[in-house]
Amino acid sequence: MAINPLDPPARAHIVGAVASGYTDAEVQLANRNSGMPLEFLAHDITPVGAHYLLTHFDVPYVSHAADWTLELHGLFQTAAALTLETLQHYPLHTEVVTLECAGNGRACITPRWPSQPWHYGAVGTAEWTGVQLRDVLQDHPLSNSASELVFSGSDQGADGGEVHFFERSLTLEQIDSLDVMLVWAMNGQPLLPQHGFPLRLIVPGWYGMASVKWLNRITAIDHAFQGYQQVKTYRYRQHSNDTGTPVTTLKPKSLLQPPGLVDWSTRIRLVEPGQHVITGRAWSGSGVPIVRVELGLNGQYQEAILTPSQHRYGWSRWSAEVHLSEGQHTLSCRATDASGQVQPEEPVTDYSGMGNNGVQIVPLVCATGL
Ligand SMILES: Nc1nc2c(c(=O)[nH]1)N[C@H]1C(S)=C(S)[C@@H](COP(=O)(O)O)O[C@H]1N2
Ligand SMILES: [Mo]
Repeated sequence: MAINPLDPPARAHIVGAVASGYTDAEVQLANRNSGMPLEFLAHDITPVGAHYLLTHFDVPYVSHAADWTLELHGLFQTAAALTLETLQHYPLHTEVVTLECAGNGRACITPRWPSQPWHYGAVGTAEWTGVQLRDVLQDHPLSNSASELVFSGSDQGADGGEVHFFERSLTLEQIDSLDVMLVWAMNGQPLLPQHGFPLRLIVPGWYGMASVKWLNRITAIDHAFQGYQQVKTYRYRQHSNDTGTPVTTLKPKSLLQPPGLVDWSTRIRLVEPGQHVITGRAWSGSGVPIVRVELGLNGQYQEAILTPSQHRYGWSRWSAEVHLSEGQHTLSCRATDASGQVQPEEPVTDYSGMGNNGVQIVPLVCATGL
């Protein structure tokens, strides 16, 4: 079929549904919370400026890291206020971690939940440096009755009619099985303001909401935390009255780097007919390794070559060679992790668009003489 990829009616056809009805608030959110452009899948470590970003409220202004304190509060045997300098006396720990927003893929679900409209880019892999929470807790023992730690950010805003600081909790059992870090550097540089300067939490293997930025307080409590960001959102829900289940670990996912050239205004990929090597990344939660990736061409899958990550919590690289003939095609990819979980073909429906690990679909036009 002869296709002129530069012909507007053909473009509209290829793009398919013209995504419409984005609210002004969604556009505002999309402008301040950037996704990683998919060509950055080429990088083992995402450059800081290309890492995705998700901030609910305003980015707090912090002028001096030296003035920052992390309060240990509540059911600790002794309360404390730790400066960054104090934290830096603990053994230094650097970990490569793939972070993904739980709402990644939300814009691929119909009906779309009016929030940050991510397609695929709410992911990135950085080298985080700081200390391990368990080392700090060893020096600052908890009271026997403590059962959870609440991590508070200094950023405040309103959601669902409730004014609150961004706060998330983890139970002590969860903390025992996780490699939680308190970090001040990303890819060897101090955190940028928007990534949590001067101190943030990193919870490897979990969706991003657990990794509280601008961390200034840890409160030990003896009950299940009821904060807004813990119980009113970040739940898998099917309808508005569903209390749902908490969003926790990353689901297996793979992404491919869209090949060829991009058409500026439609974002359609244009490729020459012939052999193409398609590359991408794949990851899963809790340090569970990816064991298989397949590349799909018009829904027919073939095995990709997987290069497992050297880093427990970092994404793996994969590649596959495919022959593309003239015409319109779709590429897709799907990952399987060591626990046997496979990415579903269809978007995962969820009331507020959480945890959609449905396969990525990349439409393209293959034509000679582009
Ligand atoms: N204090 C605070 N921490 C936060 C958030 C926030 O809005 N405030 N957003 C969370 C969410 S939903 C995600 S996905 C990650 C994003 O981290 P990044 O912006 O550094 O990529 O931060 C998490 N930590
Ligand atoms: Mo997120």
